[in-house]
Amino acid sequence: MRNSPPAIQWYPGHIAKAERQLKEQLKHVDVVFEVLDARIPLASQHPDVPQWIGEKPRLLLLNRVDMIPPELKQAWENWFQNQGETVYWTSAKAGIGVRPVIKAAQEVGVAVNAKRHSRGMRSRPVRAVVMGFPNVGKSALINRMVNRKVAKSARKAGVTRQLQWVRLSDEIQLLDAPGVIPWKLESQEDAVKLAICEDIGEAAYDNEKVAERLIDLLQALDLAGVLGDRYHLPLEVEENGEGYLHRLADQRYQSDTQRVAVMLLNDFRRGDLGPIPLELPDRFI
Ligand SMILES: Nc1nc2c(ncn2[C@@H]2O[C@H](COP(=O)(O)OP(=O)(O)OP(=O)(O)O)[C@@H](O)[C@H]2O)c(=O)[nH]1
Ligand SMILES: [Mg+2]
Repeated sequence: MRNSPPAIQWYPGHIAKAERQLKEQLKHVDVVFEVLDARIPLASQHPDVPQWIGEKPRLLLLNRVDMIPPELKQAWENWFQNQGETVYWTSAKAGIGVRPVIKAAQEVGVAVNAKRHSRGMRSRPVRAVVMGFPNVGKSALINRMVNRKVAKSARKAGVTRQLQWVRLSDEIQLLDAPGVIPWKLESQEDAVKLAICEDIGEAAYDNEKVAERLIDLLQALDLAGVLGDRYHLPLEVEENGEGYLHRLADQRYQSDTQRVAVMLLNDFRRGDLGPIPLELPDRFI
């Protein structure tokens, strides 16, 4: 394996701290909104969340729904339903899907307060945490829910550094948490997808290798046509990501493969290649 690229790992110090603080705060939380990246709902799910939250109700929010083809939604819904999960589709960018999430939090609040009343206690706002991998859109969703820019949000993994409580109404409080990720990424296939989607920091990977894998993934998903459409350079039969990236670099940037890799990744991340899923429910690439 001498020629294989170094493994992708990313676990900056602020995440270790955030994870400790998050576990502490979870004691005070009534409902968990776990945000996944709709392009990679499986690779962006933290394996330890069920253990951290125990019996607390959890809603799965598949954010960035604007970045996948609409016809895929039903298939994912069925897939998650088979796992006993209900999903909420959201787009913090387009402002889609936040109402039902707020309504679900209110319902949890009613149950919490009914229990409190039965014990002679006064009502209090329901407390919801918005958690998930970095850069999946947690802070942007909070801004949508409260209709104001209360949380810093930007196209980079690791923007939120501190836990922050935000008041949505007299009935609901939201906790914005820094993105958390397992300290070790066991699956390198998943790590590559996280890198492509920018859900881990760019210090962790080589743009060229990741762009090559994006091309390979598009090919495996029968979506390589988007390359020909955008760059007027179709992927050839039996050509792999490395070969295509070099050819595109020759055509575009005097063979500068780094530069063309960054261009391709940015085009994907901005949605300029169209709505593209990197995972399908019936086919895990
Ligand atoms: N296209 C699209 N972009 C989104 C969506 N939600 C968030 N974004 C963008 O994704 C980027 C990351 O959003 P953040 O809200 O900072 O993500 P976060 O999960 O809080 O990230 P960390 O704080 O780093 O963990 C921003 O550029 C958002 O505008 C969405 O639904 N669709
Ligand atoms: Mg954030």
